[in-house]
Amino acid sequence: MLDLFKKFQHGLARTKSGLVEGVQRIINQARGIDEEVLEELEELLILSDLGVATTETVIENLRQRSRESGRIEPGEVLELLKQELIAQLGPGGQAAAGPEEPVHQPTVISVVGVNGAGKTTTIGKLAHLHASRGRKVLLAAADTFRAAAAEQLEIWKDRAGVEIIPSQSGADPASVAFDSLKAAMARHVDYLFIDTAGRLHTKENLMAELEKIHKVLARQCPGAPHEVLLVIDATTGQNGLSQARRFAEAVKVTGLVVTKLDGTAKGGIVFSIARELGIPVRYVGLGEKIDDLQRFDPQTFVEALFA
Ligand SMILES: Nc1nc2c(ncn2[C@@H]2O[C@H](COP(=O)(O)OP(=O)(O)OP(=O)(O)O)[C@@H](O)[C@H]2O)c(=O)[nH]1
Ligand SMILES: [Mg+2]
Repeated sequence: MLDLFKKFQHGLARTKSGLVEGVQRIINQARGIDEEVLEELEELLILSDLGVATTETVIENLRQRSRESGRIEPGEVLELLKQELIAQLGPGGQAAAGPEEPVHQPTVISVVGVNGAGKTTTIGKLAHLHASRGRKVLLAAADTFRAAAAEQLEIWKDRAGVEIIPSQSGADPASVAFDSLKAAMARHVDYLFIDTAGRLHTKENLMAELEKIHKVLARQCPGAPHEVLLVIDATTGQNGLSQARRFAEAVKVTGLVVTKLDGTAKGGIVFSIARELGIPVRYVGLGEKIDDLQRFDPQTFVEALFA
């Protein structure tokens, strides 16, 4: 837990400075919560990329609390703000029963998202996470759109010490998924990760292909894919969020992975994502290395943000 906290803290270093210093400055000047303080906080939260909707809810709840209790001391503001922020991360941020233990054999996890979001890297990290806990992991190279994609997954397979069902560039991704699931069942694999393409000629093609992959999986093994992880690059901000929304509309996403939180000064985007998609954030990516992936926990995240 301490380790997780430190990792968050480190990964969030860029986000933290603006938000924490801003809140401190506002609190230090304040004599309690009044309209002026609320307005300053509102501006700060929006600048930190929390999104208008999340910010408005947080501010309105603080206003409500201040009305109810008559007076809120400056020293209490930070604690109340943290509580409100944690609340904004649930249910979207709840660490729900993720595939921490294989619920089915195999537990099939399809990983989707726009190109460059960090799908393949996240699969490598997750494969490592599960393999190091003694689970049997198989990777499916179902991104056959880009010639280098399968090679990239091969590299992660070696790093994580797991197995792969390779593919030829240009092959039908759904048939790669089919073959992989067949192999996973025969080999009694715990986790099968399906790496998918992030780019096709059109968005419609991409969504149709994902649907086809998922249909083929479900036909072969009822309930599969058991988890569809949507990977979102935190550095793409509100734009990345609207792209993510299109995915969530087209395929049944069950969990989110927010990557590159180490590379943005606006970690507040996690609040926008969790709230607007209403899907649990399962993991966050805090770097390019194999263990730079953390299971997401709203409380730890918010505490680290203000620590
Ligand atoms: N700093 C940082 N970089 C990351 C993180 N996750 C992924 N990356 C980098 O982002 C780039 C793209 O990652 P990929 O895993 O190839 O992304 P992808 O979604 O599979 O991309 P396509 O297959 O092209 O759709 C790589 O350079 C990764 O090293 C992260 O959490 N932090
Ligand atoms: Mg990839």
